[in-house]
Amino acid sequence: MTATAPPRTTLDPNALRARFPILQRQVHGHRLVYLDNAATTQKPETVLAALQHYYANSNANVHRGVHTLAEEATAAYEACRSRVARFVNAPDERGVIIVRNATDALNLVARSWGATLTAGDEVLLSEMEHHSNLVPWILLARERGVVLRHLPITDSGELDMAALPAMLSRRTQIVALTAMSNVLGTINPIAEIAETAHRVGAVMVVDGAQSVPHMPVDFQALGADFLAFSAHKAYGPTGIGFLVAKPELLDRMEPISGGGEMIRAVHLDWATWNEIPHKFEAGTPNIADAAAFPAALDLLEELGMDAVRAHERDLVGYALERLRSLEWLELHGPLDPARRGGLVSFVDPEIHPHDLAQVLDGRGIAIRAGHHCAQPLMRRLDVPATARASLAVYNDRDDVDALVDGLVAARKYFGLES
Ligand code: 7TS
Repeated sequence: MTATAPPRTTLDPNALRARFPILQRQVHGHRLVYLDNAATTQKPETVLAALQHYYANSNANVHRGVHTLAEEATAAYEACRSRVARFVNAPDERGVIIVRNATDALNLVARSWGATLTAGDEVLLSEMEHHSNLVPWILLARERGVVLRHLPITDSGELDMAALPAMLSRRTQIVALTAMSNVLGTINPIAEIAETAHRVGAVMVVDGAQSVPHMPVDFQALGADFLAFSAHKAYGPTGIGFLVAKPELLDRMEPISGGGEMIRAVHLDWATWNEIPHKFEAGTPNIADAAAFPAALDLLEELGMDAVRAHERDLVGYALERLRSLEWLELHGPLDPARRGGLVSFVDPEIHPHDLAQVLDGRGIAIRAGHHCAQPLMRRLDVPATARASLAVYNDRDDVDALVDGLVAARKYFGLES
């Protein structure tokens, strides 16, 4: 008999919960039901231990010293870069720039690659973008007279692909889109769009803030030129994120921040730049969080991104089914779990999302209410705000049931029939 690899165990949210210290706490006397993972995920014990270990053992500045601690700190920092490159299948680890978060990564592209654009050039975005993928381009438009265009969305909350060809032309220099909406959950056909974008000579910028932590993301298979994401939404620490890029594009770009580490030679009135990636990493970087993030990637790789996606797809399917049974609730985004990530936005027409979130908090349930940094999308949906429950690997059907019970209880609390 030939040996075959054992089937990957399906993910066990209960066992996972035990590995996250914060999930052991109570909120208002209730078990914490954490459903705000699109804002930030919780951190496993191993990430906390890695942070402690770094400061307790190897703390030093990177790239500068020849002593043992400096070498260890540099090795830990650079190991994070290699791990990220491997995790998203980057073509070259020199194409991984360590930044503060997805926002910082998108601003870097807009300011540096954006500086190659001239008045009348076009940037194509969409109506479902997070402010992080809108405002950097608004700044660019103001500075350089660049024209912003926006791919509309359909009533089911998906990109209107039929409108795409007419929105692209030889003037389009950049197409920048989210791979997964943080409000609608929609998974966008990035590979298909990247191919079309490349045909007109544009570069493809992918906002992977919501996709990288929740589904397999392959930079090269996507056809991305730039990919932005944050560690804190992927079980890692806050304050560190990544811009993954094709090295040949980074080589052509000017730095946007000057200081130590990013230079080769400095004179009083001129300077030359270091090689990539260092050209874009001025000053002492976030070494400790870089040292800790690989522990989060260890967890995701142990589970397998296919299993992570399968778990969240199954759970969002269950959530959609249960939420649809509450006939007063308005749901936003595609109803097919295969076309969306693990988050659901909803509105109770008679209870403001903030009031809903407050009642749920009283039951230990954390959801988010507001415009989710997507004000243009709120206008398109014609709502001032939504309530949003977003899932992660440690959530299970009990969490969804608690949410549904809480939504029913909120109706009673506000004296409404349910
Ligand atoms: N892009 C998308 C699609 C996002 O959802 C977010 C954060 C960002 C970019 C920015 O990430 P950051 O780490 O730089 O802040 N989204 C949310 C959210 O939905 N609720 O809180 C933050």
